[in-house]
Formats: sequence, C-alpha cells, structure tokens
Amino acid sequence: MTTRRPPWALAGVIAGCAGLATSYATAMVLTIRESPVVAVAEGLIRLTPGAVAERAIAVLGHLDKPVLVAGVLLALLGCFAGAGRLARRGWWQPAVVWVALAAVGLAAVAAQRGAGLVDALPVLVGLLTWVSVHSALIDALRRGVRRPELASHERRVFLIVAGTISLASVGIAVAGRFVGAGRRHVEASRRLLRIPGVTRRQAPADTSVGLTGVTPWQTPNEDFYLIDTTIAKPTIEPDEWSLRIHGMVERELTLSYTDLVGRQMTESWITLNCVSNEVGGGLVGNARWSGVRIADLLEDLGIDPAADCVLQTSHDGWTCATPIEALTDDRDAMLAVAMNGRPLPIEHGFPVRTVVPGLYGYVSATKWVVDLEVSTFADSMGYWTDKGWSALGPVKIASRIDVPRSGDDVEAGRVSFGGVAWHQHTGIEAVEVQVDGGSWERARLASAPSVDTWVQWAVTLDVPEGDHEVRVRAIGKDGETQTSVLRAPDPDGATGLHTIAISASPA
Ligand SMILES: Nc1nc2c(c(=O)[nH]1)N[C@H]1C(S)=C(S)[C@@H](COP(=O)(O)O)O[C@H]1N2
Ligand SMILES: [Mo]
Repeated sequence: MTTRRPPWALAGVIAGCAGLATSYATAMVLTIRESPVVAVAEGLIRLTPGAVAERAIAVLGHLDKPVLVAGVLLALLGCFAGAGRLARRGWWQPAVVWVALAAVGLAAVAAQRGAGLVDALPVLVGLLTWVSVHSALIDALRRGVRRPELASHERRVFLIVAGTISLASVGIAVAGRFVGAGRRHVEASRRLLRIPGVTRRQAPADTSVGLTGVTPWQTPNEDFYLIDTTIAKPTIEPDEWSLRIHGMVERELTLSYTDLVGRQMTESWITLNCVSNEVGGGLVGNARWSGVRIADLLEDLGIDPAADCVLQTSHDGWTCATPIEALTDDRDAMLAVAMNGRPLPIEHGFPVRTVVPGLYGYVSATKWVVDLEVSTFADSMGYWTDKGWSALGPVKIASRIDVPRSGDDVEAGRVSFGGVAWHQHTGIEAVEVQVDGGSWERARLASAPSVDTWVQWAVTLDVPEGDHEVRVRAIGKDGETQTSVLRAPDPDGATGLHTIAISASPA
C-alpha cells in the first residue's frame, strides 16, 4: 500500500468553492445586485489608480471586467488551496484565512452605494459554509492520517463526501441563479405596474400627536413587519396569477389579475398585527390598502348558509380559515393589490393578498393568495390552528409606550409620554397612563380615520426625581378596559400592560 499524502489543498478548494456557491446563491435569491466576488472586483476598480485602469481597459478592451472577476476568482482559489494546506497544523489556521477573506468581502460589499445590512448576508452564509464544510473534510482526512491501515478506505470516503459537496454547490448556485432571475423579472413587472383606482395618500395630518419618537402613524412599506413561513418568497407574475373561489357556493368563480383590478376598487387605512406580538412588541403596522372587497365578490356566488368560514390557500401552500362573517359584513375585508399606493411588495404578498380589519394575520391576511374555499370550521383547519393556535383570531385591545424608551434617563419635572393603541374594528375610546401605581391619567388622542387603525396618544405628567415604572392601558369604544393579566401570545394573542422603567434625574 502506498502512503499518499492527504489532499489538504483539495479539501480547502472544495470548501472554498462551496462557500462561493452558497454566497452567490444567497445574493441571487435576495436579489442583491452583485455577489461578493463582483463587489470585490468593483472595489479593486475603485482602488486602482486611473492611469493603470485606463491602460488595462486599453489592453483588454471590453473584457476588462470579466478578466478582473476571473482574476479575483483565481486569487481566491489560491487562498482556498493555501487555507487547505494550513489545515495540517490545526483547524484554526485555515479559519484565520476564511475570516480574513470574509472581511475583505464585507468591506467590498459595505463600500457599495446604498449598501444595507442585508448585503452582508451572502458573505456570512459563505463564511459559515466554508468553516463547516472545511472542518468536515479535515475530520475525514485526519481519520485517514491517524489510522494508516484505513487510509485507502478514508480516502474513498473523502472523495465521496467531497464529490457530493461539489455537486451540491453547483446545484445551489444554479438554483440561486434561477430563483433570482424569476424574482428580478417579477420585480420589474411590479415596478411597471399601474393599477387603475390606486391612489397615493399621505397620512391625514391630525393622525399625529406631534411627539418625536412615537411610531409614525403610517408605516412605510420598507418598515412594515414581515411574518411568513417561506424561505424564498413566491414570485408570481400578475399574468400568471389567478384566484379560484369555490366550495359551498352555487357558482364557482375564477378570477385573473386583469379581472380583479377591473372591478370596483376600495381604499382603506387598516392596521395589521401578528398574534405572536409580545406586549410592547413591534409586529404591528398601519398602511393604506387598495383592493377589491371580498364581500362584493362573494355576494354573487350564492353562499350556502351552512358555511361559516373561508379556507384561504396561498401560492406557497400556507392556509388559514377565516370566519365568513368578517368577510361579508360591512368592514373592508379585501383582496389587496396595493400597499401605501404601490403594488404590494413581493414579501408582502405580490400580486394579491388578503387584509381583514379586526383579525390577526394568522387567520386572515393570506399573502400570495390563490384559492378561497367557502367551507366550515368543522371541515377546515389552517396552518397555525393545526399547530394549536386558536381557530378564531379577533385582535385584542392593546397599547404601547414608544417614548421614552424603557431604560431611558429623563429630566425630572414635566415628562412627555407617547405611543400607539389599537383595537381594530372596535376602536379606541381612551388611553391612560400610570406612574408607579398611582392614579390613571388620561392621554390625549390623535384622530383616526376609522376604527380599523391604531391611534397615537400622548400625555405630559409630573415625574419626580428617582426611578419609576410607567404603564399604559387602553379603553375600547365598546367600554372594554385593557386587562393587566399577563398572558403569552399562544394560543390567541398576548395580554398585559406595557410597562417601562425610567430614571428621572435633576434638571
Ligand atoms: N402565504 C402566507 N401568508 C401569510 C403568512 C404566511 O406564513 N404565509 N403569515 C401570516 C401572518 S402570521 C401574519 S401576522 C401576516 C403578516 O403579514 P406581513 O408579513 O405582510 O406583515 O401574514 C399572514 N399571511
Ligand atoms: Mo402572525
């Protein structure tokens, strides 16, 4: 038996390429403009003195960019092999190389115009892949070194593992490219879309209490909370979308996107929130939604009076059962096509989602909705209900203190408090604030266009020097006072009063 040296360098190259593949796939799926490798190439261009760059362009012509990217890739391969060889002496030595490469990638990505936190993700995914794949391969090689009699067996194992990882890397990169291309295309369709009847409005001025630090009454689309069970968001061209309404109806209906937006459009400010929101949490947002009222659609179909719910299904197979009453009464439950005057963002359900005032999202707000089956709760169970959450999900009355933040130091004396309160489809009558278990003081409320949105509140109170606990509670238009009983979100929404701790020092 010949004793061949273990292929340390090869292990490094395979781990490195696997990392490149996952980072590339991540960049494509997130549709970040460029992969980290291209960002590094662009960074090099920026760092190159003008004269040198001009010469390079003169010599290479239009090939300057591809040649540069190929150069970066070659240099990387060299680093990968080097890192692989370092693994002979201990796993942390290659790790230094991986971290250094990731740091260069991060620096290049951060230097790009308009870079955000999300742009760092591909580099981090790549780094994680490198480290985990490489340590697995090193382990395989070490076993062969320690037990020479098994070396040829371990070598076979190594080759199989290495081959599988290489194939998987190629697969991941290709799949990422594929998903990314679909998304880019849908993103382009979305941007070009002009939907008749969709208008863009600013929040009415009187919805603000005018206190800095209070959450804006209208939530911009990019700040709206995101909750769903998907990893890659469904990308659906409006032309490919259709909605089937069926089940306990006399007449079924299938609507195309053009059919839908050709109908009477409704626009409405509606606050949406998640049942998982903790007391004081941020899984709540308020937007102006444009769409078609579901009640109008169902009206013509001849609903069986025995039906008590509509089972909604999304393109990605998520489901929820919504009480039929909420979809057919006078509220603006709608198939929404626009959010704050723009076609729905892809992550918020483009091209069509449901929005139902007064119900938590998990029983009502189906993103990428494609199927509505009129049914009964006895026969239908949605995704979260099946996991033990309550079948009915009416929103509970809630309030939150946004200013000051818990832990803040304030000046003793007159202190302004402010925040938001909501009880969609019931409305907020009053908000009260209490310092250290004292009397409940009424806050002033900004206005709200309907009972379906949250409302801002503010109050200025005397706060003496020292540490204090401040609580807020809301009173609904139906007379209900928000309970102080603490309950976790599971199974039908959290209860309890948002409480902050502040410390007041002498002015
Ligand atoms: N297709 C799909 N729709 C979904 C969900 C989901 O997981 N998949 N989650 C729901 C939940 S729990 C909430 S709170 C809202 C959140 O909507 P947003 O992400 O637009 O804020 O979407 C609802 N619609
Ligand atoms: Mo949710």
